[in-house]
Amino acid sequence: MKQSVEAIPVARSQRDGAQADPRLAWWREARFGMFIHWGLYALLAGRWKGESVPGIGEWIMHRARIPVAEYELLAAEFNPIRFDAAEWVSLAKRAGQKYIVITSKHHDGFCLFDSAVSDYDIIDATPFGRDPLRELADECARQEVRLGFYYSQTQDWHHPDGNGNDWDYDESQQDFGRYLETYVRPQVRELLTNYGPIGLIWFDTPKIISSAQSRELVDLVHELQPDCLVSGRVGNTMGDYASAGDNVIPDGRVDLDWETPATINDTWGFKADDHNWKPAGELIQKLVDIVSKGGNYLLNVGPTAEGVIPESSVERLLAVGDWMQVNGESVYGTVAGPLQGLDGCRCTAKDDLVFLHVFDWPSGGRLEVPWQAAPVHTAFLLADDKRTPLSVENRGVSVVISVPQRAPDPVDTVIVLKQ
Ligand code: H79
Repeated sequence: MKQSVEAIPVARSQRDGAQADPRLAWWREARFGMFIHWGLYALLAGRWKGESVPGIGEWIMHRARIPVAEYELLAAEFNPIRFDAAEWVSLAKRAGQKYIVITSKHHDGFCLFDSAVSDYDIIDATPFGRDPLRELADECARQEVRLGFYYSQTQDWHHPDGNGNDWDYDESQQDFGRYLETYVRPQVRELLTNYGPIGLIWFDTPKIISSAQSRELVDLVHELQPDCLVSGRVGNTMGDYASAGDNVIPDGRVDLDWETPATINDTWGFKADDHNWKPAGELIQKLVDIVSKGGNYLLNVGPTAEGVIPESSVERLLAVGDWMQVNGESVYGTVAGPLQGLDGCRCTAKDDLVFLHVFDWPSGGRLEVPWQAAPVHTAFLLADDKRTPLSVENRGVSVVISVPQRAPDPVDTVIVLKQ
């Protein structure tokens, strides 16, 4: 039976038939990706005219109602000379992230790629003179990481016909269909023509887009690159996979292909004064929680205007990577495990293996979990290269495993069960 939850509204859900689609195989195997929010908002870093602006950093233009004519001037200042695609891609790899999704155009309308239908892009409007998406595409190909592009298809606060800017434009005079036809479609075409094979297009905030318009975008993507996936946020239940809300983790298992996009602190785009970094242990447990419910974790970094990923993000990603180095087998290519809804414990599965992720280590050297399936034959710690068997007692309704007195890994110790 298909299970879904409120956390995944229909507009962000998965089209019928996609769950049987082998085009998603790499994405299901990956389970963990890096989101990158990078644009002109990084220059403001959460401040406008000397005041700190509340809310998420990439929304500053909207929140402070910055006129297009003023916001545009930022482009002349955007010169991220410390940007190094090789470093970003290698960070993702070291973190254990198998795909990268970067903002090609966020709601502010600025294009981080060279576009023939706009002058408001990194090549035409900034002194930088390099195309970061080109460099990332080359580097991802070299380091074997899949690359996807975030593209804001509905909101565009810069374009006169884009959605969402009511401080510069009279929305009753806007022609959204014309914007899609003359701007969005040509840009999607550029993104899927000029950068080699692209893993996915991450559309966002469908808002006013109609079913026919969502359908036409999906068809365009698949016409240009048949294997390119489309996020559920293209709208109208037409995506290849579903999207939970931003930073939302469903309460239980969801039997769809789905993903949670999430922040390490409280913003996507860089904010100088957001220091509310989640500890690495929390990120690891969130990753496992999501994977145990059948989802992917797309974890964000917000580089500075110089092109540097904040050190607080780097440290945490490397710590997650250290854990993945030891325990990746219990994450990559796994599905939601048979044990659901336990406190302090999560469960993933692959082939004939069940992985118990123990967050709260039991006292007394004895771990008991409900178990009514075929008896557990073998148990061992995934971190133990020697696979020393742990003694197991099958009790019919539960299984009791003899474990070390102290948690081998205080964040998540993985126990492998074989039936
Ligand atoms: O790209 C990131 C966000 O910018 C984008 N999705 C993620 C991946 C996003 N777009 N819209 N939203 C998230 C939800 C918008 C929430 C809002 Fe607000 C509440 C808009 C206005 C009120 C938060 C608070 C943003 C500005 C003020």
